[in-house]
Formats: sequence, structure tokens, C-alpha cells
Amino acid sequence: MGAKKAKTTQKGEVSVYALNPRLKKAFEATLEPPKGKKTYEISPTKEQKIEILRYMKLTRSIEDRIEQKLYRQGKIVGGVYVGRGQEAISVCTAMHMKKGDVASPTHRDMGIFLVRGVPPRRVIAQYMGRRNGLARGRDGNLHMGYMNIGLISPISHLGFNAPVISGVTLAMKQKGLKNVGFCMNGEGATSRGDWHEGINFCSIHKLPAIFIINNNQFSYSTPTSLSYNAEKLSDRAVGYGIPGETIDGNDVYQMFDSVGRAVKRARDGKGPTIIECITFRMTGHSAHDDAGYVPGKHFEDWKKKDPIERWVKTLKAEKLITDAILKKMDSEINEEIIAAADWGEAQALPEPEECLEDVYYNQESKWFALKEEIKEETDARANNLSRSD
Ligand SMILES: Cc1ncc(C[n+]2csc(CCOP(=O)(O)OP(=O)(O)O)c2C)c(N)n1
Repeated sequence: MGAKKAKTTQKGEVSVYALNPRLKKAFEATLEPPKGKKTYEISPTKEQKIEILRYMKLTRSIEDRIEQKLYRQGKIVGGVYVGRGQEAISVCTAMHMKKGDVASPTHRDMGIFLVRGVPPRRVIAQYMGRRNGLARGRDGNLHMGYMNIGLISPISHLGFNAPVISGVTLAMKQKGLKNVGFCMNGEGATSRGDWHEGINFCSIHKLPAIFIINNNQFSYSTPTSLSYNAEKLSDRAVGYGIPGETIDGNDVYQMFDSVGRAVKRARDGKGPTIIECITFRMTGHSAHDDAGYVPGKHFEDWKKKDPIERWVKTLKAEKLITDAILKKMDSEINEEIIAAADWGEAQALPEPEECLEDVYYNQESKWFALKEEIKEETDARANNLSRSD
């Protein structure tokens, strides 16, 4: 077997796509849609359009603060993984969640937490390992779950969340609930056996599950060409006997429509769907990875397809926002994040012996009161959204 020959451009440079031609296809598939109005089966309302923008911006802003400031100042406990450039996926998914729905997010899905109502200050306290964070200082960074609003803590063993969502959605079906379980994964995780077993089980039992893949072209340093050989990951759906589609994950309209249709199918008892969202990881794998293995041109190219900038352009064209509205939104978000960071830092770290407390359910414990406090804050924020829970 001869090694793949790298193609050279007219100038004699080695093409950045030579070793991974699929990346070129992904880039082309997410080019700006042709001019003119496209119709979608499910579109956000005017209020939701603005909320999507606000939450994508809030997501980016809190992650920038955590990754580029707090982490570098040594204030974060553990590693930092962000979803920069992928915000449309988590935000549009969560916009479809209702009370009783459950999501199993990945390390790129901060938007799900924020849209579901988790206050930024709790997120920052969490990343700083403080007792007032979601894990009450028992676990750091992204390991935050909050079952009161159906959020399972991201599971480190990638792909393992598919069987978890199978169990969750089986319970929903057995109880006759109209709820949905969202299984979020990167493309790398979809090569795990657990992922396949989970989908197969959901398909056989027609469970209300949605498998959303953020295909950001790299799994740590592994490009998609070394991850799988199918043309599209959604093609795998045929093998499970369920629908699947590949969409531009940086396009809000496509994201909202695709997840919305899958949610409708699931609530109507028609079983699971696979949605592959083409996107790009605009960072290293984590804050400690400079992504030296990703040619710089990819970052330049994909910056032009930034989901937030594209959505701003769309909303301006639809005359739903002005520069003044944007400026106000940015400054409100900035203020909230600064206040959240200050609040997080002012919270206490847990005492070592507190690890032994609240292991079993106990309404009398001080931790129970904290959970109630977080629930009130979260509900208040979630109720502000125009979604009908
Ligand atoms: C089963 C398993 N293998 C390896 C790892 C180490 N690991 C953590 S994140 C990551 C990359 C995951 O890539 P992908 O699923 O594409 O998600 P992305 O980080 O690109 O969003 C790896 C290999 C892990 N957490 N779990």
C-alpha cells in the first residue's frame, strides 16, 4: 500500500486538504445557502430568534472568560474544553427541550446548560470547584449535571451516554410520557461500540431519543479521515432502520428545523433520529492544546462561517436587530459574565470532610437547601424564555 500522495496547488504548496479530502467536502457543504428565502418546516419565532442569538453569545462569552482568562490565571480546577464555533448546535437543541426532557451533553455543549436556565455564576463557581457550583465542589469543570432540569453530567467515557439515553427513554416510554432524550456526541465518540448498541436498542423499541453528532472534524488530534470511512455519519441511520440527516451545524435555521422535526417524531412515538451537524472546532481540543496539528488555514476559512456572525447577518437582513440592540446585548452579557466571575471567586471551597455528606438523599442536609436555591434560580431564568415548558 503506497502512502497517499499529497496534492500540490498551482503555487506548489501542499494542499491543506491533501490528507483529509473529507474536510474540504465538509467545508463546501456548509457554504452560505443560495440567496433567496428558504422555507423550513419548523422555524423559530421572532422572540426565539433573538433568544438564540443572546444564548449563543452568552455561551461564547462565558467560555471565553473561562478558557482565556480564568484558566490562564490558574483559577480553574482541572482542564477546560469549549465549544467555540459550535454554539448553534447546543443552543438550538436546548431551545426544543421541555420540562421532563433529558439531555446528555458533551464537553462542547455549554449552551444547553445556559438555555435550560443554569445561571452563569453557578457555572463559574462549578469550574472553580466551589461549594456553590452545581457539583457542590465535588467535581470540577464540565462535570456538572442537574437532574432537576434533566441535564445529565457529561460522561467522560465517550459514547457511553448512548446506552444511558436508551434507559432514560425506555423509562419515558414505559411511563407513557411525551418526553424526549437527547444524546449528544462528537464524531469521534460515534466509533465506540456503546454508541451503536444504544441506537440499535432505541430503534428496536422505537424510543423517543435523538442522537445529535457535532462533527467538528477532529477528535482530539485525529482527523475524520482516520475516524470513519462512511461518506456521512447520518448514512449509518439506514443500518438501524431510522431516519438520519447531515446538516450545516453552523446554520441556525437548519439546526432549529432539523432538531424540531426529530423532536416531533420522537414525541409522536415514531422513534429515534440521527442528526449529523457539520461544524468546526475553533480551538484546540482543550485549553492546554495549541492545535498545532490543524493547518491555520482551516481556522481562517471556518471563521467566515462562524454561527454567531452568520446569525447576526441574517437577523439584520430580516430587520430584527440593529447595531444599537446588538451593542446593548453585548454589554449586558459582558456585565453578567464579569459579575458571575466575581461571584464564583468569592464562594468557598468545600471542606474535605464534606465529601462524606449528602451521599444519600437527605432533605435535612444543608446541601438539600442549596439544591433548592439553585432550582429556584434556574427555574426563574428558564421561565423567562419564550419556550412553553
Ligand atoms: C472512551 C474514551 N476514549 C478516549 C477518551 C479521551 N478523549 C476525551 S475527549 C476525546 C476526543 C473526542 O472526540 P469527539 O468525540 O469527536 O468529540 P470532540 O472533542 O471533537 O467534541 C478523547 C479521545 C475518552 N474520554 N473516552
